[in-house]
Amino acid sequence: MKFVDSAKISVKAGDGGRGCVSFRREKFVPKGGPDGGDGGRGGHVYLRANRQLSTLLDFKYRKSYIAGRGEHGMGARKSGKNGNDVVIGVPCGTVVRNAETGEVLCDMVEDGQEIMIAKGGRGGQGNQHFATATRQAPRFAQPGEKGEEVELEMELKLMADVGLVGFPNAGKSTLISVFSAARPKIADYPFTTLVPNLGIVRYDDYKSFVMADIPGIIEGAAEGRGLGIQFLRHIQRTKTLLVMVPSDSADIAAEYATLLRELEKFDPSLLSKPRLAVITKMDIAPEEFETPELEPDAKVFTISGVAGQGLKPLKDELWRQISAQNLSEAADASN
Ligand SMILES: Nc1nc2c(ncn2[C@@H]2O[C@H](COP(=O)(O)OP(=O)(O)OP(=O)(O)O)[C@@H](O)[C@H]2O)c(=O)[nH]1
Ligand SMILES: [Mg+2]
Repeated sequence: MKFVDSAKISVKAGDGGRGCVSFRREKFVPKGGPDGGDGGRGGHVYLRANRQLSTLLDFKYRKSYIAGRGEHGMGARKSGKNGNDVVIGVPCGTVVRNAETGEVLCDMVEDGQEIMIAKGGRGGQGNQHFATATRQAPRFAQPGEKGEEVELEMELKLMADVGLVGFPNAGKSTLISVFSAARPKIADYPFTTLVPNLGIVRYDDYKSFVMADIPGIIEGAAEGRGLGIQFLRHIQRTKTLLVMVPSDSADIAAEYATLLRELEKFDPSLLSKPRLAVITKMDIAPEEFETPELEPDAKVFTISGVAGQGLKPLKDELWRQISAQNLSEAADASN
């Protein structure tokens, strides 16, 4: 079971540019004074919390971040340009440590929170700064400073974006195993899953979300039948719910209604969350199977985790809902 996501990356700020050694050269001015410009500052590396991100998965693919070097100074008192900064987005809730010392460097909590994690080197001064009464032609300039470099260890307590709800054997664990790298136990007896599992679902480059697989609930769960419903608290803070009924259910609509009723008994606000109705195990559905209407005016998704059917449209819709909520939360936060 994996509730904590972690990643290790190295960051390096840009080195400062060198100061320039140069002397004015103009017609009729035979011995011009020093006019070497300053080197530019190296780019800084920043971390910025972003509520649109929910995992550290991207850092499994990219582990090294380097900001731009400052440009060297030039003649005619021209300074070099500063190096480009790098801004690394991290999910809200990421704790960042120095990997060598273990020291906590920052706790990225608020959306938009930004911290400079590696400082770019200062540019060196050009020789124009070093002329004195006794030394009118300095033939030296300052080198640029090195940019800071640090190995970071990041840790994020995962919060599920999507919660899977269904009777035992509905195929919840199977779905999370095809959507993510999570490998929960799957078996043809009820209550195979005894503790919640989280899986990270990659949607696209730089897009991923977290899915929670919880033990099955049954009618009367609110009164303590089966494993009870204490696990539903794990999905109280999710953005959306998948309510799953297998195609071989004796009465799909009744089973669906029972699930909603148990959710409501546990916490009525669960019913005001967006949800998707999903019929699973479509590979064993009879040919004449007709998809029942489970939600007024809403599409019912028909899938098979085993046969890999219908998964793409479901994933697309999940992402659509999650990102719509990320946006509306961001709007709320800025009001
Ligand atoms: N034919 C078929 N079988 C499936 C499909 N998905 C799951 N199953 C089977 O249904 C059984 C239950 O699957 P699980 O994924 O363990 O179901 P669950 O909802 O996690 O069950 P609990 O953990 O007990 O609540 C297993 O035997 C699976 O192989 C499917 O798409 N097609
Ligand atoms: Mg399971």
